[in-house]
Amino acid sequence: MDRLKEKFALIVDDKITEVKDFLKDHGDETVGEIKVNQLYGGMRGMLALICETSKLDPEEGIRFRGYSIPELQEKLPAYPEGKEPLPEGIFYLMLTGELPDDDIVRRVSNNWARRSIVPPHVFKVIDALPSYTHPMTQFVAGIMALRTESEFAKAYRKGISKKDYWDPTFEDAMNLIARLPRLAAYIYRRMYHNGDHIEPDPKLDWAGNFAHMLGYENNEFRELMRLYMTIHSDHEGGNVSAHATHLVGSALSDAYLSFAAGMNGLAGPLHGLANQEVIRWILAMRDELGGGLPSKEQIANYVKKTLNEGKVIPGFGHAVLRKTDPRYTAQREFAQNHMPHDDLFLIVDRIYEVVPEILSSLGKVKNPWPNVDAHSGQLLMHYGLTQYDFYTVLFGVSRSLGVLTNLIWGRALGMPIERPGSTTTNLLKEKFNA
Ligand code: NMX
Ligand code: MLT
Repeated sequence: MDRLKEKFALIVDDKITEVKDFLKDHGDETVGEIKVNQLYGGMRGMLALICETSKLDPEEGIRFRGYSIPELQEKLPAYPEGKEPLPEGIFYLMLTGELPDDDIVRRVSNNWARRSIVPPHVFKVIDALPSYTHPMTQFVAGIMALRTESEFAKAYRKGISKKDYWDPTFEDAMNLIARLPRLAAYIYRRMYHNGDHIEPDPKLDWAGNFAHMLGYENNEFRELMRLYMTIHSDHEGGNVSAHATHLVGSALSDAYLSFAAGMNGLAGPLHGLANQEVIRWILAMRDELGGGLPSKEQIANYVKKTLNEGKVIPGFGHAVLRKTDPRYTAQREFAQNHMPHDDLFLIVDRIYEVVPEILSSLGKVKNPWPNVDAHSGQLLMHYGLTQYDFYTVLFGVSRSLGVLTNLIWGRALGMPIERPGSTTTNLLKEKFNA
């Protein structure tokens, strides 16, 4: 058994006992009430899920196993001569609840490198799609094609005891995480570099190798990828990609089926696709205004025009957060450190000064502050990754770390099939004599 799986096996039994004891003592206690508004309002604020890997505080932002992003930037191992946290580290933290040292992170890296070979039929499936197919569609098709490799599906067919479900799920999750960068890079090079593919470099870390396969040898861009892959990895359990993965996984669908479901959710413009929409919106504004750095007044007019057309301002607002997203702040700091005079950074910064006040003035937007997607595209554009349709694939590769860790934990804890109840407006009206 590999050492990471051994480590997980040691933790699992204690956690199962902890949860069982807790449920025995407190299972019948109440954690909240449900308002009618919440049934019609996307279940906002309704506590309904368990997610051990991270927790989102509306005022403070995300904490991964209790650690904020600045704390992780300090505590997680970095690449030699690098500064940003390695995604291998946050994966280990989310999986085990413990901070890894350099040696552990190197072992996770090597483990993924060993598992990273993508079978040739997956590339054939991608190649069969028209090259103008949106990268997220190609990504999901590739994930589904990879499903031929599912250890869980094989084990289930042979017959496996419930208590062992987590083991082949662990294998599937690790294999999938290891292979996603190659799949994503293949789609990118196929679409934007005439199919001139770049072989992986097994000596590199997971994110550094991903940057290399995309075609970026620049160390600063590799550092950006390490930061990007770390901060996009998880956002507690209720966001669309995490919840969709969990929901589909609860039917004992394997990691490939479940993760593909999550990625279909991430591809929506109110969720992960917002990162491409942000850049599209900024470039359209710049074009319309004739280029250069727009004034605050020009930006305000453009924002109002967008709102008057009945559209949202991409990259702003959040279903849970009520402050500037710390993932936005981390990316802003990266820009300040590496590209303080970048044209697009100056525009993004100015948008930050203008948009919240206008959104607040509408009186209905609960969070006028920028979210993670308001900044990521600018950083990618700076290094020449200008093909913004591809941005959500990067988000998806990163999100695999959190949602697949949760799938492993869900199997280990024997989480049942998800099946909430529903009602009708008529029945509700009868209940309240309305
Ligand atoms: N621009 C314009 N209107 C907005 C915005 C925005 N950025 N954010 C919220 N609103 C509107 C929203 O459409 C709703 O209008 P109406 O009542 O007419 O339907 C009203 O304000 C109340 O919405 P909230 O309760 O504040 O937001 P909700 O929790 O429903 O939705 C988002 C959250 C993130 C979907 C929403 O803020 C949004 O559409 N933002 C822009 C898209 C975006 O950036 N998404 C990325 C989220 C992060 N991610 O990566 O997933
Ligand atoms: C996410 O990272 O999943 C987004 O911020 C959306 C969310 O948390 O609802």
